[in-house]
Amino acid sequence: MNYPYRLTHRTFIPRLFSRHCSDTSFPPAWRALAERELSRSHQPVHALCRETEGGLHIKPVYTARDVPSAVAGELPGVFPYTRGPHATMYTLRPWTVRQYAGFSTVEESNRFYRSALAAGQTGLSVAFDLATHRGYDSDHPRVAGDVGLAGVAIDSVEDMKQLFAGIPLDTASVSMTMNGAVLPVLAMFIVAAAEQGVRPEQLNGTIQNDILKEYMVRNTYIYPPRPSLRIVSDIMGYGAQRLPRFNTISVSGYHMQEAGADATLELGFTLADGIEYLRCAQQAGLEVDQVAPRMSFFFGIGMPFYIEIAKLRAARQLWAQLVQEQFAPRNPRSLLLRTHCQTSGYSLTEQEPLNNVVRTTVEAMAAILGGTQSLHTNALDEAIALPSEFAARVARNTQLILQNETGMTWVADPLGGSYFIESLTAQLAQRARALIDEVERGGGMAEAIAQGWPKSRIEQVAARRQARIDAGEEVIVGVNKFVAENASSRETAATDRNASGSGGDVDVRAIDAEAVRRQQCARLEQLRAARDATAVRRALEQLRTAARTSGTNLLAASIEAARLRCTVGEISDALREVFGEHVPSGSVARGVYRAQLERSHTDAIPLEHILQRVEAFAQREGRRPRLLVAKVGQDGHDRGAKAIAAGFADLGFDVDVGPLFQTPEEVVRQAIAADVHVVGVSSQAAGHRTLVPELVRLLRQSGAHGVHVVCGGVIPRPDYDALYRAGVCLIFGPGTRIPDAVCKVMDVLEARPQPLAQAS
Ligand code: MLC
Ligand code: 5AD
Repeated sequence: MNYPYRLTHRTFIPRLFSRHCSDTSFPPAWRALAERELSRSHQPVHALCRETEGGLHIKPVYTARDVPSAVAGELPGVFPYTRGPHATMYTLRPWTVRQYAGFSTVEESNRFYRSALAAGQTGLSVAFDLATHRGYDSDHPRVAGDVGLAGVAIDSVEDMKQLFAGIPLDTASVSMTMNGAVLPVLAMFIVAAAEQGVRPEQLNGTIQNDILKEYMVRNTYIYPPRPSLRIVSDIMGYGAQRLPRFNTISVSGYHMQEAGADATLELGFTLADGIEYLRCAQQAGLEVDQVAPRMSFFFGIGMPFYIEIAKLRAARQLWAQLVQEQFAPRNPRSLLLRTHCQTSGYSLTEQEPLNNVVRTTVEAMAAILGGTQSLHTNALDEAIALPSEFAARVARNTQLILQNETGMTWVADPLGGSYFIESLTAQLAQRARALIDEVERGGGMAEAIAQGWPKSRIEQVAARRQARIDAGEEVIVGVNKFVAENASSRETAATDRNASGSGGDVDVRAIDAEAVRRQQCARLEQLRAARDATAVRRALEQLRTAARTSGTNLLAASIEAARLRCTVGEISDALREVFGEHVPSGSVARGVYRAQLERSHTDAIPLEHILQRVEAFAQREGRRPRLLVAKVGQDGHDRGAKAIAAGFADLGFDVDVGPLFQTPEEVVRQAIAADVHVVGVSSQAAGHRTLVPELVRLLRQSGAHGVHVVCGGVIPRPDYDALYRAGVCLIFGPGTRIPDAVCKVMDVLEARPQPLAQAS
């Protein structure tokens, strides 16, 4: 029984047999041995080849013949930089331990940053709340449910000064993840530093400032693409003059991966974005050597270990080649791809949260072996809430252990020359290059995003993957296989309140959102009373004029406004008046989810039964069950919402997808207009606590008693009871299989099938 080479489905048989493995792919001596080992299972050798979901071909063994000849002479720090941007890499200076964090008030976040630095962190990375991201002051009614929750609340320079109190900005390296409201936030950072006595020339850090991927996947945009790209190039222009040590853009693939992109899509679209920004800078009259050396990148690192290592190596190689070909810079620094990495939030589970430490460690190792410059490791409670003190400490220590105890810093590019890694690097580079060429042939990334195809390609991959996970084809330990015996069902109903998932085992960081909002509102009142109102009016008028014309740098104008104590909301509103707001078009990847389920031939999902059940409802009621998938507040994470919409639509529901950033009133209006049976609220950013009870109240007040409200997403267990008491009938945690969710919703509909029209 315990024969070590026993063939089991789990360990040996690849999911997909690659058609690209031929008999000549292997050295004859190895082949002969392999055939002998395979004889017990009557399988050919090429059955050991696999094709990943992303279309990469992986063989069971690699030799020198698989390595491109150019690789032999490559060195770290030398073109095309596959092996690293520096010759010495971590032997001289290890990567920056840069944990992304921010929550509640500036005082709380400041305290957290200082203790993190004291405990071994080497760089800061600020997470702002969603109100700030979208350019609203904390007292704006639209953001009542978002202040201080997913990040720290910032309204003015006074807040920014407090955020960095006691942190010297001439030496600390500060990254700020800001894209929509990038002008006021960067301006306030520069003014706060100046008031600390630090000149712009001394600042070292990074601003994300990557708006293109916002339209594609992250969704915290404010203005339409054209003026937003002007903002990007104005910031790069200001940086070229005044911020020689500051990275003025962090071109991000991370969010594409989180939204579902495979490695090729993430790599290709990110580098294509980078090319678009360089072109944009050129059109604004900047030289490539003025901007490219301070352009930085950001990738997500998920569980496919080897692929993620190869992705970073391929990224550096491709970037150097693309910039050389298209922009012919004189400064070799323009060719260097320097990157931050973050381990994957999507790969982590609410079930058995300690497993997440293992996942994050493996991902961190891939980032390090790939040669990242800076790294964030996720906290074990990622799928439950913002990191608690304890979870944040474990996450930080994960990096410190890898950096100090393992010897991983001893050698530059330790995997250079590995037959497999070099071959995989080449394969990824080739596939990403083909994608970039496709983008470029169509006129570049801005045009592709306007047409919507990169987003929809990512959504299709995400829907397919969701189906594979639901069918158990892709294993997630503790979720769809090897489930802990005492784990309850992922989804709980109002009638099943005692069900406690294993997510309930960890302490959750609780934020008193009302208190944060009160404090911010009081501070805003004080600020407005104390400042020179005439100067403020004049600065905002100058900003509007700068936006209407092209001669004045928008960051310079914003710095003046920030210095005079204009707020984030006021600066953003002045620009909104001139630029308008971006209105996205909704889309759902229909057909993909069901097609993948059907391909899986799984017994785990009674597909026909579910379809019949939904059909029977439609026959009885005269129409299909109708679901409105809603996002309330300023939370723009919509992978979950999109997956639910795609899955429910493919399993027979009529699905409406509401716009992002809705108020509860707006959702209620849409629910009534569309006469839906169910409103499903997807929440990833804690806004559910206030916004969902308000939504249920308004529904009832409008007489829509028959409309059921269900919730899903990152919802901490301690919040469940309050939501049920407010009238929510089902809550789905991360890891819920969509067919199970459909069945639960059908249970509710069949038990109380009063559509809205009859109820009111
Ligand atoms: C480093 N240096 C070396 C060296 N190693 N010099 C010689 N030999 C070596 N071996 C030098 C570098 O050239 C540089 O100097 C200095 O040391 C610092 O090193 P670095 O490698 O540039 O590191 P760092 O300063 O940390 O910058 C890394 C970065 C940067 C370039 C990737 O952009 C960055 O920190 N990005 C972080 C982005 C981030 O945190 N994003 C969070 C997103 S979260 P010099 O003089 O050359 O500069 C998110 C989630 C969400 O987005 O959705 O909300
Ligand atoms: N503090 C710490 N980590 C955060 N993340 C998001 N917001 C915060 C925050 N305020 C992390 C999570 C999330 C990713 C986008 O960044 O890992 O998935």
